[in-house]
Order: sequence, then C-alpha cells, then structure tokens
Amino acid sequence: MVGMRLVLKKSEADLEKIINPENLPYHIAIIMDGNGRWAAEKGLPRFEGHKQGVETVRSTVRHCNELGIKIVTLFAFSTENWKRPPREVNYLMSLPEKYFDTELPELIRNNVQVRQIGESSKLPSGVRKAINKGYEATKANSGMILNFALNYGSRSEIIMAVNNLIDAAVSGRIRGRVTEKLFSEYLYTGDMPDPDLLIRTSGEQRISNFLLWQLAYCELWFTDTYWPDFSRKDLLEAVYDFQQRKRRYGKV
Ligand code: V07
Repeated sequence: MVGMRLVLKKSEADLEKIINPENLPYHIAIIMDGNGRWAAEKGLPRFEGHKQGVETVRSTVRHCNELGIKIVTLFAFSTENWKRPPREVNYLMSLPEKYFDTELPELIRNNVQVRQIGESSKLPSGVRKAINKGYEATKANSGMILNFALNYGSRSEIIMAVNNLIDAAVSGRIRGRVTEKLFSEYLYTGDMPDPDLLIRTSGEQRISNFLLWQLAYCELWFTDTYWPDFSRKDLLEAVYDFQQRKRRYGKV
C-alpha cells in the first residue's frame, strides 16, 4: 500500500543510541497517574500502588539525572486529592518523609536540588517539616532541580499570582502594565523555564489543572503504562518522541 511503513518497536538499547544528547527537553513535567489501578488489577490495596509509585519516583529521578535533564516537576498531590478517603490521604501525607528518609543521601550525592510548588501552608506540619528538611539539605546543590507539586492547583496558583500582583501594585512595588514575563515571575515556577515535555501515565489524556500557564507550548506525551510500571525505556521513548517533533511556538 502506498505510503504505508512498517515501524519496528525500538528496544531500550536502540533508543539510547538514537537519542540526541544535544536536543533533550530541558524541563520535564510528569503527571504520575495509575497507582490505584495498578494495585486494583493486582488485587492489592491502593496504598500498595502508592508505595510502588514512590519507587518509580526514585528510579525516574535517577534516570532523568543520568540523561542530563535539568528540571523535573512531579505532580504528587493535587488540591483535589483531599477529597479521597481520609486513610488514603494520611498515607499519601507520610510519603514525603519516607522518600527523604531513604533518598536524601543519594539526592545530595547527585547534586539534585529539591523544591516544592503548591500551597504548603495548608499541609500538615509534619509534611512541611519533611519538605523543609529536603529543601535545606539540597538548596546549595547546583545540578538537576526536582520540583514536587504538592497541594498544587494551577487555577489557584494563577489567582495567587493575580492577588500578589495587585498587592505589589497598590503598595507601589511595581509600576506600569503587567507583562507575560512579569506575570510568570509571580507563579511558583517564577525562576524556571516552562516545561518542554509533559508525560502523563495511565491512559488519561488531560491536563487536570496542572501548570496551565506553563504548558502553553509544551509537547504532550501520553502512555497507557501505570505509574508504578513506568520504566527507563518509557522515559527514553517519551524523549525520543519529543525529538521527532517540530516545535513551532505558533510560527510556521
Ligand atoms: C507520592 C508517589 C508517586 C505517585 C503519586 C502519588 C503517591 C514522592 C513524594 C514527595 C513529595 C514531596 C517531597 C518529597 C517526596 C510524594 C505524595 C505522594 C503526596 F518533598 N512520592 N509521593 N508525595 N506518591
């Protein structure tokens, strides 16, 4: 048939060889979806899915760092996730501390800087403490930035930026018109470039109130793989796919 092409699945080793290290996404954002479904399919309680999800955070952070990615932003807990059963919320809130208990030495060794975006004032004090510990222990690091979006919602982030801009204008700290650049500086990601590649696992193809402003020109990549099964090969596939796209930013 004219125009038909046989496309062979590429192995992890193939992907490694054909990825161009000069054209990596600078900033990757990930919606880590499918922990509950992963567990349900195995007849396990949901928390087992989250537990395995933390393991995938560990491995993915390592793989991104080894690849040379400069910024990784992970959607760990949305402002909507409070609506889940209290026992599940409590379990999720124990994960930042668990993560740092085991990962902090490696993050420090690998020169990774940890940050949090989202409304931290509404997090339990134990969680705030854990995040602060991770932040303080890595703030002098100059390598990859690892952002955890925790109690994050993008519309509320935008409204926060608007209100802070109003306060700054009323008090005379800023003058003149608001520009896109100035507005961006009032978002949680104010000092970072926008994501180049968004990965969402588990088959859903939505943005779900994640980084609405920042994703304006982002390449979107979806996979049916559940987050606990997300592997280095999946990451390389996403990056390879990214490199096959022509980014135009609205130009021809
Ligand atoms: C959470 C594991 C990943 C899949 C998504 C849901 C479950 C790591 C963190 C974390 C957050 C902040 C921080 C350090 C680590 C985390 C939550 C859930 C709430 F500073 N994984 N993970 N936080 N999951």
